[in-house]
Amino acid sequence: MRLFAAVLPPAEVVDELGVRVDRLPPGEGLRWTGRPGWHLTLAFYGDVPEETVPELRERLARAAARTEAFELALRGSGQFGGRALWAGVHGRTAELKLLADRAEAAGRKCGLPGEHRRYRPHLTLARARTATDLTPYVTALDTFAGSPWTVTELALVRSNLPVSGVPGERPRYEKADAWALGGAR
Ligand code: 3AM
Repeated sequence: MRLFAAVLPPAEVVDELGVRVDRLPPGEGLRWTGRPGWHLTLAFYGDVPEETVPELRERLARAAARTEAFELALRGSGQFGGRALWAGVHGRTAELKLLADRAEAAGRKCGLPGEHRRYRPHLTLARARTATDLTPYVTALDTFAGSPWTVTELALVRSNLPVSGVPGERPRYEKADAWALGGAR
């Protein structure tokens, strides 16, 4: 199954951002991510063989236990090469990166292939099929500053890719498991 580790912002934080995103023009060629699936990716595992999942869960549980709870807030916006529009992350991002490193290491130790990309905390809002000028969106979200919240868990999310073949259909994300961070008990 296709899995990734993530931090899931609480509903009220998603709602605050949602209000701002609702005011943006839909834009041609932009595919907006589904609000219930808004997440901060920590590590992407790809297709994980069934027999590897128990070990991955164990390692993620340990990664969570070793990491203290920490505070974050969504703030501002940015883009990746005109292809992805995202909301920015503010607060204890060093702790978020540490959690991402641990989540990635958990996958690697299970033998899952993982490219070690520089970790850029973000919450993807929309993707563009071709390079698009996303500057107006980034500017419009510049003043967005969401309420801070305490990250208390590490989630394992299942990504169900669309099978219908309908262009533009989005993957469905489903929380498969979650572990309390060490300091959150
Ligand atoms: O929603 P964001 O951008 O945080 O981009 C994908 C998404 O991240 C990323 O995993 C998250 C859930 O799908 N992703 C998808 N395929 C990937 C890959 N091959 C990938 N990340 C790295 N390598």
